Amino acid sequence: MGETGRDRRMKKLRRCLLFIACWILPVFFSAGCSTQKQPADETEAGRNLVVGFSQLGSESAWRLGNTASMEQAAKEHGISLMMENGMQKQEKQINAIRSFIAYQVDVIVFAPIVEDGWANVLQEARDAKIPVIMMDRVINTADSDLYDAYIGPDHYMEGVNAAKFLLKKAEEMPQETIHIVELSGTDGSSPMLRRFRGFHDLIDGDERFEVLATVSGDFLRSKGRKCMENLLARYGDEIDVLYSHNDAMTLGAIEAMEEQGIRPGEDIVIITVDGEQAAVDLLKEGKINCVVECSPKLGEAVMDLAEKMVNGEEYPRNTHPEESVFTEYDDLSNLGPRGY
Ligand code: GZL
Repeated sequence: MGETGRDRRMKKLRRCLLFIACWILPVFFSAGCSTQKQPADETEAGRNLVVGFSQLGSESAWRLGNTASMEQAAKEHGISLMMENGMQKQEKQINAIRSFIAYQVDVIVFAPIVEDGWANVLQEARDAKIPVIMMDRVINTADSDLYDAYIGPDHYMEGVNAAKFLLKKAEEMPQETIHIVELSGTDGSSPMLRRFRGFHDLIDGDERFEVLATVSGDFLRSKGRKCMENLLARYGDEIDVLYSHNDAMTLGAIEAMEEQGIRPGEDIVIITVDGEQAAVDLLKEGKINCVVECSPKLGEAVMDLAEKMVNGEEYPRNTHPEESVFTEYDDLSNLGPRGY
C-alpha cells in the first residue's frame, strides 16, 4: 500500500485537476452530498487529510448521532470530510465511493446499508490504493482484503444481551408459554441479521417461549408503528413480549399500543436496541423494560484510525466500542445524557 514521492506528486496533480473539474461540474456530486470542507491548500505541516464518507441514510436518531459524531471528530482532527448521504439506497453509496476514488481521497469510510453487493466497488478502491474503513455495519465477503479495518458494534452480542434479559424477566412472568413478536431492522443488513441470530440462538430452544412473528420495520418509527398495529390486530392480547431491533421502531410500536389502551412495559414487556435518549427516558418511566446499548459515537475512533493508516502506523483490524445494557432492575439515576 506504500506510496513513492513520485506517486504523491502525481496524486497531487491529479487531485488539483480533479478539484477544478469537480468545482466546475458541481453536478459531479449528487443531491444529498454535503462536502463539509474543501480540502485546504498546501500547509507547512502538509495538506489536510481528505476522508470520503458514504453514510447510509438518516433513518433514525442513532444514524443522526452517528453522522454528528463523524462530523465533530473530523473537525477536531482538522480532517476534510466529504460526506455523501446514501438516503437508504445502496446504489447511491456505491456511486459516492466511486466519486471518492475519482477524487483520490486519502481514506474511504462507508456504513454499508446491506451486507451484499460491495465487491466490485471495493476492488476499485483497492486498485486505486485507497484504504477503506468499514464503519457501523459489515459486509458479507470471503475476501477480507476488500476493506482494511472495521469499527462498529457487535450486533450479534446485542441480540444475545436482549435474550439474556428476557430469560431473567421470564422468571417473574406468570405465563406458561411466553409469546414474543419481533420487529426486525432493514432486510439484509448486518444489525438485522445478527440481532436476530443472537436473540434466537438463546430463545428458540427454550420451550417456555414461542415467537409468534418477526416482521421488518426497516429501522423506521413509522413502519414500527404500522407493524405493531398489524400484529395487535392479528394476535391481540396473546402478545407478551416485543423484541425490537431499534428504538425508532419501538417508539412507533409504543404509540400503537397506547392508542389501544395497552400499557407498554406492563401488559407487553419491551426489549429494544440502540439506547437513544427517548428510549432510556421511557425505560425510567417503566414503559420499556430493557434497552441494549449500541453506540453511534464512532467518529473519534474512525478519524484516529484514518490518520494512522495514512501515517503508516499500526492499527487494529477490528474495533468494537464498549456497550452496556440498561434494564428495569438497574439504578439509572446516574445515567447521563445520551447525546442521540
Ligand atoms: C446499528 C445501526 C442501526 C441502528 C438503527 O449499528 O446500523 O441502524 O440500530 C440504525 O437505529 O438505523
